[in-house]
Amino acid sequence: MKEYFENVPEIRYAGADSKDPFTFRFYDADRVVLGKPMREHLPFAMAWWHNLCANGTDMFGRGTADKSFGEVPGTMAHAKAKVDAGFEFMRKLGIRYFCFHDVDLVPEADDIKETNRRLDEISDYILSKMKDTGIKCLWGTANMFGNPRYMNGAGSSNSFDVYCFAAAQIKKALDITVKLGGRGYVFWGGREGYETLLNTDVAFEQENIACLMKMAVEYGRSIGFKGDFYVEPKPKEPMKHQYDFDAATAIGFLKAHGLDKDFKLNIEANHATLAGHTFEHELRIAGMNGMLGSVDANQGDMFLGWDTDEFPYDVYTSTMAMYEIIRAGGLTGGFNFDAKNRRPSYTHEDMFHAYILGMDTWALGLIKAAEIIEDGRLDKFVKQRYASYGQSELGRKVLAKTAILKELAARADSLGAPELPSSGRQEYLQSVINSILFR
Ligand code: XUL
Ligand code: CO
Repeated sequence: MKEYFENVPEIRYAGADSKDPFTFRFYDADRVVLGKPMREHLPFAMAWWHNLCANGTDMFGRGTADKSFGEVPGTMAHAKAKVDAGFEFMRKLGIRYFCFHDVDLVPEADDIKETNRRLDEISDYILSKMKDTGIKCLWGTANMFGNPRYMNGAGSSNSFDVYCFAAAQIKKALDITVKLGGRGYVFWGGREGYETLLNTDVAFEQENIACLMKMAVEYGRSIGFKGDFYVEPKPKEPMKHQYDFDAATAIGFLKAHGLDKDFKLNIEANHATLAGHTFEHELRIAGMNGMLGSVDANQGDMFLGWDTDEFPYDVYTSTMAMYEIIRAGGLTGGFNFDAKNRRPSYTHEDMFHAYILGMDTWALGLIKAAEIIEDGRLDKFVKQRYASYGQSELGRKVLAKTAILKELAARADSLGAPELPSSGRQEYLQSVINSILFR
């Protein structure tokens, strides 16, 4: 079997002092944290599209990275070489899952019947590799934003025929996801949104998106899909207004259409910041609604207003994100590196440096989040902050949802004026976090 990354050895844990670039400094798969090994806390996944397909092409220039893997792009031989290279990549890093869009796997043909035949062929091949290696599928999805037919959206398209093509792609991507035993199926509403109200019936479009999702659930369950469907919120890019703006908006949409039992959310760090939220905020909103499913593990740039999909390196964020995830009871999905190398980091070795960075960043986040939980000061402070509700009979009635407005008003009257609420102590708490992060 041809080796694609012959300059890169299997990546092993060597400790924080290791100067060997091809080692993990923090990700130690067997290390037990909060009662279970890191590998179980952190089901990492390789994103097929960025890692095996994207070559650094941007609006201003051609690709810089060679992702041909010795074959001619656009052929099935190339599609198979990507499978081989991808499995070697995951094996060397100890990554146990992958995520894919239909058209990441095979070149799209002019006729959908031929594309589907190619998908059958490649998924047979992927399945044989999965059996050999034990690597699994985290989630699958259909790319309903790249082909020009989706210029006005997929479920939100003004064209009924385009809507049917979206349905066909979802059906096939679900077939492949089930065939590969995927844990989840993602809807990222790439072009589900609009540019101008002058030509758009928002209510009509949103009803059609929900209808497509309902049909997807019915079909998925009928072919034995037991996993979660996920919506991946994003506020903008490519559309000016995207319907799944953020976690709260997506949850509202799913609940309004009775989809919240089958769907959870796939929260992406860079999408959160584009929506003007922290990653932790989005995780909290999903978690407190029982809808935290999976994570697209990347990072944006504080100075840029677009989706830069960088590999995560900010340990403060990974710590606070991990804190949210653990407290929400973990993920039903995993940590998909929806991230790409910077354009000038174009060698095959850079692909490994990127994943080592990302995996170590999350491992550190896990270690530090566990320390914050074990330390307990944060948790205790937050509980104490709301303690006044439990300190009177009337407060307890509010908690039991049996109070009436008049009773509360009478208490206010009897007090004349309330004492000021207790201090938020934000700066003290921030210094506690720093003391745990940097000890
Ligand atoms: C785009 C994005 C997608 C989804 C899957 O911003 O995040 O790659 O994760 O379609
Ligand atoms: Co994503």
